[in-house]
Amino acid sequence: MPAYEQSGRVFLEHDKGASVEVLLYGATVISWKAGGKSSSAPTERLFVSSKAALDGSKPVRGGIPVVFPCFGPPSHPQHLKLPQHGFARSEVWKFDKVLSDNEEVSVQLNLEPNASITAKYDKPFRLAYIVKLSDSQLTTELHVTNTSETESLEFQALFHNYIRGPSNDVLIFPLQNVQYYDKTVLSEEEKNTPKTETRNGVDVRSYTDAVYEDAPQKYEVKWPKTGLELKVSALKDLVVWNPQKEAGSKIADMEDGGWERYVCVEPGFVRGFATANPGCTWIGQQVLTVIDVSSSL
Ligand code: TA6
Repeated sequence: MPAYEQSGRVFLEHDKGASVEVLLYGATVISWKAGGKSSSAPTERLFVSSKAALDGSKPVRGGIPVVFPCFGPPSHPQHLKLPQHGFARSEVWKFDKVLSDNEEVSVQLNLEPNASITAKYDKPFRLAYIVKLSDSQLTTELHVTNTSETESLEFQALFHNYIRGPSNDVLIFPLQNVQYYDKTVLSEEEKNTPKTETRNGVDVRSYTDAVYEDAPQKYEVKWPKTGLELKVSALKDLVVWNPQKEAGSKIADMEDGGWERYVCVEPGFVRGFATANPGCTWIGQQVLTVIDVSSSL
């Protein structure tokens, strides 16, 4: 099963028709086409705004941007010079290697400190990003290696998945009784006051920007006929974001009405900080699986 780099992009192709496209810029997955186990035609599973810049001039509005080492505006003293969501999504990664067998194909991209990073962030680290494609599944895995021999590394990390789907019909399970922080409210005090999710299936029919803390790490994002299952490890929190018209119409690179065509369901370690001890590697992983038409709602 082939995987190759061409003009700043890495392409993965599965024998059964699924495919993935990754930009070296930000290691951003910008396309994942797959069918379910029993529904054959591979269809696009990710949303990328038609106004997104794909030329490396700004982070991509869509796909799966990688958020590291801070989520949102920086809060850790070591991150204060960084932009919102850190630098991983706006650096050019290096294509490293391909692994392939009868069932799946995967690629690895690497990012190490360079002049533009060290100007804002001087911690020693190495990142590897592994993207693996099988018939109806996409796995992404971030490896954060602390290359310091003496100091531990504290960071946040998140996969900012823009899942293609009719946002007004989407429901996300199971978040009932999970504590969350609502980022749509104006007052800082209210932003920092936890709420408890009462809904069985969470919808995004109104402007939603919620950080669920210590969430169950296995989710279903469903809408009539299909959806995705997300299984994650070492990513204890889940962000659910859809700006609707209220906030979406103010985003310069969002296509008109784009908020009706996706929901962001983003597993991460974003409340508090993950730690990699000196010389150690932390691994965060997500596995996205197409929910078959036959087993859906
Ligand atoms: O993950 C949700 C979020 O942090 C929202 O608050 C929202 O602003 C979104 O990410 C997009 O951020 P961006 O920096 O890509 O415009």
